[in-house]
Amino acid sequence: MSAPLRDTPAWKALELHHAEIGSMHLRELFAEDPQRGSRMTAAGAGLRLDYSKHRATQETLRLLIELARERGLEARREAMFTGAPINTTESRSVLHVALRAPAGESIVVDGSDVVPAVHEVLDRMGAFADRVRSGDWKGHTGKPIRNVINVGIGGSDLGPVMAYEALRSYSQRDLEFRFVSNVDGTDFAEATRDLDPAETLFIIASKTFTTQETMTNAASAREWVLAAMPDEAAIARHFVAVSTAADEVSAFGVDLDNMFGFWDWVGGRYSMDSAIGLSTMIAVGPDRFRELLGGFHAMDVHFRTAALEQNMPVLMGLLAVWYSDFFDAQTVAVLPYDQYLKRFPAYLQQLTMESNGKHVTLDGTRVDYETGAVYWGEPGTNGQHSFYQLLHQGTRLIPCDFIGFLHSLNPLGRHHDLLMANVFAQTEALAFGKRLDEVRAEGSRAELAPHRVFEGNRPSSTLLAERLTPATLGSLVALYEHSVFTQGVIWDINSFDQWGVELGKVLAKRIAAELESDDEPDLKHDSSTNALIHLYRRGHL
Ligand code: G6Q
Repeated sequence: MSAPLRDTPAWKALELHHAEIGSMHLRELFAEDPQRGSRMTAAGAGLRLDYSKHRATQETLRLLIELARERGLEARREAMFTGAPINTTESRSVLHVALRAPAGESIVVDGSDVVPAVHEVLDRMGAFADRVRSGDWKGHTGKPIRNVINVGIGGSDLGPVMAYEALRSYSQRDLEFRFVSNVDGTDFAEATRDLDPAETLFIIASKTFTTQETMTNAASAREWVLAAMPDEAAIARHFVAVSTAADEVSAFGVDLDNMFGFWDWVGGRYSMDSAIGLSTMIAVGPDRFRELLGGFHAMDVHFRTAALEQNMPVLMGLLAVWYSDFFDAQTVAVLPYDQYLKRFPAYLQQLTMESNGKHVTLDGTRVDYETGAVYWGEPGTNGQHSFYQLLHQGTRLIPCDFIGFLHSLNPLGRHHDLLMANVFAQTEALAFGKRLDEVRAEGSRAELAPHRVFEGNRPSSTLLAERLTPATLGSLVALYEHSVFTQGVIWDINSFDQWGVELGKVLAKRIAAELESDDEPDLKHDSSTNALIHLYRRGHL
């Protein structure tokens, strides 16, 4: 990277530009340019982005795109797509795009084409998923599988659970799907309490197969199965594994024929379309899963080939930088108006915050600008009756992503019209608000009038698709993946490592031994941590 970010000509130009237009109101921007609502849109891969309700002009976009060019976005994008080891702190390629590359494409890493191996695993997953779905795969006592439990955490949980919920309408309804992630025994206990082990299949999903939470839950699952069917042979019928670590999988007792692999160039939070998606595939079937991959791929192609000016992930990523660094916005609200997407904000939290929550540049220098924002959200319309108050009248600037569909998967009376009316109403209210004179003209009591003012000028994107399908879900996830990538390139950070989760893991290991030791441990923590550990060992307050 040539110059530090804040020294680049484009950054300096953006600072000047922000001083000029930063306080302009969306009312003015729309008044000046009546075509804005149709012009500031982009489309591709089954999605349409309206970014006209952002505090940006054509000039803002020109400068942001100039910044992207100065930061080498196009070359970095190509480096990712062609398998260069852009995850420099772990010396790895970053090739989730290979997971959805069509058969016949070629992506070469360390001298070998990875695409055939991707399709080989997909085919094996497909054959297995079909056997479970048809009842051909039998448990140890000969009963067909009725329950599938994915055991995994972080990237090995959030994608599968989000995708299952999102695509529930396409799922085989006589199969029950559950997800156990937390090391809190309650998660396992509640997920299994009403199930028959003889009809239950566990998918142990762990890239490393050493993650404490997952291995603890997997061991409990093993005990639960063996308690009901005390025969080691039952393990092979009730457990399959998704991992990159064959040795560890074997040591656990899973037959390697029932292991589905992936590769170190797939990051955990970028893995829902790898074998980590096995639960999704069992739920919706191999054909639908391939449609999901098709949607991801369509967005990959859009990101790789569309002009930056029309490129949805680039535009969303650049606008995220614009708000983080020029408006000091701290958070982004993600507001899907679709109940099936209820876990989408949680999924995005990991994708965005684990990727771009970084404080040093690629060469280890402390950044002197803000990096990744806090992402959060809830499905609409529910959020409107809780936290939207702060979005509308609070003192913080919170850019919002509204996500909606033209058609419902469950058409029911007026429901969908009302749902979508709320999407459009919210973006309009946030952008344009209601002035004091308008409040007064409505005859509001004088002392109430200030309380009824909406300042407006609160930015939002509106993302629309025709309907929630496996393909549109894939496009939507890939859109955010590449938006995250775009932001990371601008900030010159590594969006693909996660060293920040290490310290807590190491400390927890030490403290677990201290909690469990028979002798009074000689604690060497700070006085607060020491006291908390003593208290826990004592067992009462
Ligand atoms: C994701 C992270 C992290 C990871 C989990 C589970 O990018 O690396 O969330 O997915 O820690 O790891 P395993 O799959 O190895 O169990």
